[in-house]
Amino acid sequence: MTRPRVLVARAVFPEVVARLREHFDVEDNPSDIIYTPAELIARLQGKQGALTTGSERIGADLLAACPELRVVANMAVGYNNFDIAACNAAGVLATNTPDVLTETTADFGFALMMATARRMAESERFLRRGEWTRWAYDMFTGSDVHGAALGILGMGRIGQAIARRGALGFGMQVSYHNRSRLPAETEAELGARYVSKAELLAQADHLLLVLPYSADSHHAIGAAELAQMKPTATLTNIARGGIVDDAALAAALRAGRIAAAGLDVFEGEPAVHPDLLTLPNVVLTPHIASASLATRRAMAKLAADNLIAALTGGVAPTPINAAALLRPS
Ligand code: 8YV
Repeated sequence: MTRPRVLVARAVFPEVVARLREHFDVEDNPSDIIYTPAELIARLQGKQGALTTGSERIGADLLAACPELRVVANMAVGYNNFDIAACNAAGVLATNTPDVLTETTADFGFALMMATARRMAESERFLRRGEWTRWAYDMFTGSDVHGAALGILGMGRIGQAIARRGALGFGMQVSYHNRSRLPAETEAELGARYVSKAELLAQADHLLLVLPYSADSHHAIGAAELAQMKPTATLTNIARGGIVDDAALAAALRAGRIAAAGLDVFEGEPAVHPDLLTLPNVVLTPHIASASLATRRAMAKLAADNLIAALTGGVAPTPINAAALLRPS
């Protein structure tokens, strides 16, 4: 029997590629070129599987042009780069990497929120510029995190892990808004109160965005929502670019409509809205919330586990659309 052929679309840990080679004929990408859509289609010819990241878009055109493709394994929990309806229609299994990154990503979200509230990046730039010549009573005064009102928009696994940190570690009053409300016992365990989106915006001292990106969540935070927040509030986005209207956010930050923002994700990243780069009251990081070494290894391993199981007759551990594929058409 011929071995399945897979494409590893971006550079990943060599041991993960080596493990895939035990099962498959593997084309990898050690020089980490980001393939254009046409190159990706060309490289996927004759391949049954692909290990992808957020930079590869798997849509109807690609699936139509790659009829042998059976499994796409995303090395990410978010999968807005996949058209799941098109995968279902093509009978292609899509998988992601939930759970393994939850705590690491929550750590980073909390850290980014704290850095934003306490003006760490701004004050560090000041120090590096050699401008620190004396202490002053109001130098880089920010807002407290402990005891403050933490608002979480999107209450999946990562949102819940952030709620725990806020409620249990920092004595915060945690409110959340989500498409569906959590069971009462989960709310009690997290110490989190369900509120409307309008209430969340109005109450939060620190608002964290942890919801998936979709047409529904596009610009969930725009000028109108920013106008409902407290002028002293901070906004932290570790979810996806496009959930926040970056131009509206830059305008709100410039006008002092909100105090500060922490952003790990951007509309059109790796490009960053030029106005954000010029503002002092924003902490900018390059989409690294899941980037602890151990977690990135675990994500790559889980993506490989999914490919290996799905292409060798096993059951993929973390499928996105397995149920849809089993449904009779
Ligand atoms: C990834 C992420 O690093 O898991 C996600 O959804 O955003 C990050 O952990 C990124 O998507 C690359 O695949």
